[in-house]
Amino acid sequence: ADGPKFWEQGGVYQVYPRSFGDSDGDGTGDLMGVVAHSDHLKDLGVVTVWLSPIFKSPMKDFGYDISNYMAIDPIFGTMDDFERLVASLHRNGLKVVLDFVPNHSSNLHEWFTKSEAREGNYTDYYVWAEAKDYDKNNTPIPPNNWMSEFGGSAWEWSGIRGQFYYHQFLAEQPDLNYRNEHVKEEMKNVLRFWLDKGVDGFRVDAVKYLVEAQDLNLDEPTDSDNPELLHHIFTTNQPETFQILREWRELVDKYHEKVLMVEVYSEVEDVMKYYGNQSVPLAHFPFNFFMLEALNNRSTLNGYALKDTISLWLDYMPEGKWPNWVLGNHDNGRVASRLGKDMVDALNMVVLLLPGTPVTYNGEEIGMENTFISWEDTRDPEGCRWGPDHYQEHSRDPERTPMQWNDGHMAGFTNGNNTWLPINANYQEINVAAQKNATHSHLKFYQHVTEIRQEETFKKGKVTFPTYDDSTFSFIRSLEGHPSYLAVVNVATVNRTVNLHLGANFQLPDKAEMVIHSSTSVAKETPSGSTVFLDSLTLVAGEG
Ligand code: TEU
Repeated sequence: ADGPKFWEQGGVYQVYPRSFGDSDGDGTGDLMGVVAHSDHLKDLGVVTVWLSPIFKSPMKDFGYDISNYMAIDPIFGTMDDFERLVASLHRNGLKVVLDFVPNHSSNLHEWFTKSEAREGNYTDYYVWAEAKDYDKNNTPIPPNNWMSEFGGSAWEWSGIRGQFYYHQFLAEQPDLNYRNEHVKEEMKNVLRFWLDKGVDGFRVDAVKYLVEAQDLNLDEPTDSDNPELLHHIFTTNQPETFQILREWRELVDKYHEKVLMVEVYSEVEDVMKYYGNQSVPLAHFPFNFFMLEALNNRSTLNGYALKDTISLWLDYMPEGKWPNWVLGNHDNGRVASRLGKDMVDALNMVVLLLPGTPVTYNGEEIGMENTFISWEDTRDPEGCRWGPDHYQEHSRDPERTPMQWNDGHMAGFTNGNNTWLPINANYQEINVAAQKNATHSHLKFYQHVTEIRQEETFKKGKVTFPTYDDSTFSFIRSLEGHPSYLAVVNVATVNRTVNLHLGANFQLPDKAEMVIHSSTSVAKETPSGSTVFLDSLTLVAGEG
């Protein structure tokens, strides 16, 4: 029972089901499409497959607006398909994690309709408030200045009820009221429902927004430098949120080895609270988005930035907890587009070989790039609300386009002739089949590093950082009685020669074994002397 838990044994792979595989030709991915590609998931060497939401939804926010938490949306398939999917992934030795979206439901959920009509227990299922006042046109004024994450007031007037309701995201995503015991019980039933179906855990969406201050008349303070910017002291990371998370952790712990990973974009001190502590564990881990934020574009990528962002997590993480590293997801641009194609393998190597769980967004293993989406094709509500001149700065569509499986019809994503978002024009060069057949490719590299990760040193060893500067980042993994590994990444845009005698705590032996010598070559070589020509990265095994 005390061996490593499954999430400690290998990576998490995020599947965005709308864009992974389409089995029925309607242009939108579905559950049987995931089943059809389970070989790919297995071959990658990841342990856990996290599926973005697959539940009944009007799809205003592409599944993050749920109208029935215990049903599969027909666009994705049936409950039978879901059971087939779980069986198929389990048969392949993979774990299945579902996206749990507790902060808000769809406005078309029957709970909301009943709440709006003040039906019995449902009356307080959502966060309702009186108008603060009425202006001279008799338009109701919201109770406070709280803003929606997607822009504008977080309060929407309901003419039916004659009150405002609170929505942290779209008006079609009303926030549930976690001060209501019935709501808490409903959501626990949702967790039990899926756990009883054999899922292995949950990724909890937008958890920092779960509870709001009790007093809805409080305005959030504005930033002294920017009056448009609010400090979210009443809408995020409230003490009651941690109490609820604690109850969820207790619930999942009644089952055998289930994981809770939570999504929190916040200051590091606040993010760390979601781990809980030794006596009161909360999430197994909050996602580590700091690497993603620090390495937002090539100009912010250097050895110091990498070292700092990695140390930030390791230094702040509470005693006895488990780290994780996120390079991308369905809300953030592709690594190749943000940081350059030459950084895809280097960064995959870094996250795969650091201590902790690497989290890979589908397509990153083949270095997929952001897709240009015209205004006409824009679907993401966050893009749509900015209009034709500014949607590109906000839309999340570019990283959500269909997975590129091969160079055939519709990139092998669908047999149909249309897709919900366009396929990237580069699919003939960048696709899974081509990279499987090539001697060297992002995919081959990802698989190779995943294999190397099986070494005890990477599972249990410590990490140190012998040197880092503008153009180089390096780290050493070492474990008593096992070979040490030195990883060196060239973060400069030019190829150069570096000295491998980087630090006192790594002895480069005469017969050091070159495990990886670049992203395009995985052949074993011996470093000649103590320098190595570095096109992007290298990994050397030496003595501890
Ligand atoms: O995102 C929560 C979140 O904090 C977002 O504001 C995120 O910062 C934003 O998408 C960046 O553009 C989660 C989901 O990952 C996202 O896809 C959903 O839209 C959102 O919750 C609402 O459910």
